[in-house]
Amino acid sequence: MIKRLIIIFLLLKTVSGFCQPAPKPYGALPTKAQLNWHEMEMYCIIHFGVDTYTDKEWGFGDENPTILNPKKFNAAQIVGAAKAGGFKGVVIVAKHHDGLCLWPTKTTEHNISKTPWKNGKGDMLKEYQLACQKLGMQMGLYCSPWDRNSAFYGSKKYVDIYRAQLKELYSNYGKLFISWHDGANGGDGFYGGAREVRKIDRTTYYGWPETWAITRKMQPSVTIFGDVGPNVRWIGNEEGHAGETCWATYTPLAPDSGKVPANGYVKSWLGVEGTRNGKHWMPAECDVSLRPGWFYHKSQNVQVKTPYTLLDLYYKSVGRGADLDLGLSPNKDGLLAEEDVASLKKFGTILKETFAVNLAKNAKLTASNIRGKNSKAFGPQFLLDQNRYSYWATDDSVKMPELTLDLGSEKTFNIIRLRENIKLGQRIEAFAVDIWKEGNWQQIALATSIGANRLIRLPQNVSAQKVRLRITKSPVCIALSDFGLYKEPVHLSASIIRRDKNGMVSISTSISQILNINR
Ligand code: FUL
Repeated sequence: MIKRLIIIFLLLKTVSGFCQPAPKPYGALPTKAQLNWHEMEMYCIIHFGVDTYTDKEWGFGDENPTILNPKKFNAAQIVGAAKAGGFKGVVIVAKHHDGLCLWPTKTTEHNISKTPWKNGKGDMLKEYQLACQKLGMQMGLYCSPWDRNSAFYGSKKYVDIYRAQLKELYSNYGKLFISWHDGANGGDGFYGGAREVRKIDRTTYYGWPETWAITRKMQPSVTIFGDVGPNVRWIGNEEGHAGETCWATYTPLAPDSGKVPANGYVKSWLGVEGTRNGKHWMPAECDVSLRPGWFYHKSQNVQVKTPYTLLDLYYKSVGRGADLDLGLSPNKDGLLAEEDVASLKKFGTILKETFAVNLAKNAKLTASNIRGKNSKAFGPQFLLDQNRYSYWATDDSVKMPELTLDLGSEKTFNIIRLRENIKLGQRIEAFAVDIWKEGNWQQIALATSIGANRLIRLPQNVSAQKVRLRITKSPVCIALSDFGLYKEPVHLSASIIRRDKNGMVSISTSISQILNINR
């Protein structure tokens, strides 16, 4: 009898553990398309067009399309270089402010069919689409709303043309992960020969809500990027970094109170941190170019960002819950220059090596609280699996739990990674990490927002057997999905691209390697 009662009791305990409801979601939540975007973490934006040939950044709109002839254009070379860098997709600039469409559009004569490339029979976007398919990369498109070529810019007719262009883009190039729109709106331009300044009302002219409705209808799994999202926001700078605190939630505000914010008409400096408890789930994209300009300029061949700089930007963007959007600039031949390819490759290798082994993988975990009286369904073991959405949760009343990790032996690391299960919102507001050293806990890190991803790059290597995580501020119980400790393969002190006398490019990752010093 007693035996039976014990069995029933144990059964009930297990069942009640598993039946413990999950924590209630907190605040604004991501959509499926946004989850995909978060998981990508990094993609590239590719600028190529008449500016590549005129050495400009913003074409006036009067360029003769015959200047564009990328004889060796190879989409797979460009997309492949991005892939080697660890990027998961590419956004192709289908039309920049100069108005030349890189696909054979029916909406304007000013398009790729008027160039000598492939005798006017080519479609660059199609080639990118095929390269992406072949290489398992996602594709997005940017069609500049500002068009300095169109005679109709500023009138209702242009908005119809712009929407027709988007419809072509949404119909002919497969499933897109992002539809990218910027806030450069009006100014001087060719405008079909008028050569004048045209101003538009940024809030009303484009009718963004109606345009987004087209996007959603034709590309249901896309995210829409802009200063005001609505799915992904601009970080507010083109330097590639998010704020030290960066919330995935955001309430865009117009510069003048009482007005409606729009792309190009927003307090963009608020994007860097976002809004704690903001109205929308609208995480940040950090855009920055691999070279100083977005387009290729030969004079900038020596200014390609080094793998070390890219790594720094990675920690300041992806490491703060944002995505990194790196600008790539194919040259006049239609290829990425060797310098760019080499830097991307090295960057990708360093990332792969850094995150290959989680040094906390076999740790013994002791949590101060586990939801539902130590329910297996919410245990800290989920922190160490590969699933971004399995998680350690605490009881509703426990908002400041602690977790101790015994690594089994002393391990050396310099990167700490945390992730929340963002399907339940962004919950945690602050945390600290300690190591056990000489009989005491010593704090080694202190940070705020986590969200989809938080990386802490310690100023130096740290060695310890016992590590402790303390959640120090959260309005609700936690739902943490990941805790990792990593070590960068080489402590990079510099990274230099060199060219030998035969013109071969090589990259040295540290001064000691350049000097051939054994470490
Ligand atoms: C901006 C544009 O004005 C730049 O030329 C570039 O395309 C950048 C990515 O977006 O809004």
